[in-house]
Amino acid sequence: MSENLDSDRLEAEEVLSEAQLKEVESDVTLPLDEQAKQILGANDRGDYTIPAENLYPHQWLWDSCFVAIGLRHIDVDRAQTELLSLVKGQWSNGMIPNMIFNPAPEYRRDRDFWRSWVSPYSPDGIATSGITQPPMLAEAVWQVGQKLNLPERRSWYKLMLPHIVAYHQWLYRERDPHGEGLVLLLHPWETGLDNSPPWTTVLHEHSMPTWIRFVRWAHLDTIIGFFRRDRHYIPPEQRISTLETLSFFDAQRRLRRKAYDSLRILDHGLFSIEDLTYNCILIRANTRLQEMAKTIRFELPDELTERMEKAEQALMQLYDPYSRTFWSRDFITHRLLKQSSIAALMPLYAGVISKEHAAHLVRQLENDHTFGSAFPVPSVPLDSPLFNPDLYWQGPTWVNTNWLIIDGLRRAGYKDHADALAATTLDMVRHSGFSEYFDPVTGEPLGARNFSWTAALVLDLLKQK
Ligand code: 2M8
Repeated sequence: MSENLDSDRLEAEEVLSEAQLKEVESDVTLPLDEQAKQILGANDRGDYTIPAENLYPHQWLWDSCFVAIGLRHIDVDRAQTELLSLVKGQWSNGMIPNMIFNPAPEYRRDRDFWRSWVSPYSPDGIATSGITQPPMLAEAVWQVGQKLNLPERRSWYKLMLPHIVAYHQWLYRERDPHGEGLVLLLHPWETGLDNSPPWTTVLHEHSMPTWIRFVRWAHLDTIIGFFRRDRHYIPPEQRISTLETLSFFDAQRRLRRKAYDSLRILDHGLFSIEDLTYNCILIRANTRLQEMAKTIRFELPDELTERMEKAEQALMQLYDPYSRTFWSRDFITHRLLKQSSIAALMPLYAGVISKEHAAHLVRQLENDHTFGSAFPVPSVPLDSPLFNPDLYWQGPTWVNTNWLIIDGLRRAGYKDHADALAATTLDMVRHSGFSEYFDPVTGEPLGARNFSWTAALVLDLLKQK
């Protein structure tokens, strides 16, 4: 069960049947693309793909976008269906939730925990979360469009553009209240990089409520941890701590109490961070949106165009010339959050940095004390005191962030570096399987097995060859 499914996690252990525990194994004697197809087939739930059996039984926003990017090579109709089912969960205010829940009776508690229906904007008859995730939709729609002939592509863009426009408008309206060009996030789950150092540092400094501090003081976390559902499947050292998990749940409950209304939450929020990775992905998504709008001669609303233009310059506000690094920023204090993470490389994907800064980032990728590990790219650089090779987004290598970096390297003119990173990524999967994440030093598989975005992006990287 996933990190966010707190209601389940904190309950007494359930007896899981053999069938539930059994994971679909891909046939390792098959070529890599065939194995990837098997995994995507096994995780296919008709019109969407779950990230992994048992642990993640719902539809996730950026997971589905990465899945569509891979699926387009084998079944473009199915790739379109994946994204269409994502926008079915879009709220009437434009927000696209990070999760759309499986409607099966056994997941009632997950739906009840989020209670998306407390918001007047949530869709009728579809239970979702109340927060969002990295805005990969425009990129995925564009990538799928590349597999269609021109008339089909134009219809596809016509169908999807209103959803993307409404989503980006929501982001700029509700998450950029001062019109600065950078959007803020209200929960670590929105980053997709749940326990990334800037977020966990803020969490430990300011956002541990008294009851969680009491749990820590009384060492109750060991007992509570025993009941976490994710630990049925994954060794505890590979998942975030119980105290952090409890803080995430507590923060989620506060958002629910404000009916997931960003402006009401901001008055009393625990977290409001202008997240670097998120803003870089949004800048790239804006570019894709403009390209698609041009293809179908779709006039983007003036206000949105202005915000999009502002976003590129605004990114510079996250740059610190002394450390020569971009950072996330606390929205309230405007303090840069200088805890190193893979986010520092994401301006490559945004595609709006100087040649000089791109060269600086490439040197970081080559540096074997920072991001140049044996199985790159670690989610936290090796020289960070917070680096932990096994711990979720606090050190391991992930195939989706590699894909973003590879794409950015190519566009910045570093073709050889892009090819080399694609090759090491494919080798890592060939040797260790289609895991959720990998030890960046040994290449060992970590987290869930047969993970959908690993499979989908392997298909895409193989095609890039
Ligand atoms: C992880 O996040 C979820 C919450 O959304 C969780 O911790 O349960 C992250 O790795 C996120 O990036 C990913 O989309 C999700 C599903 O794969 O799992």
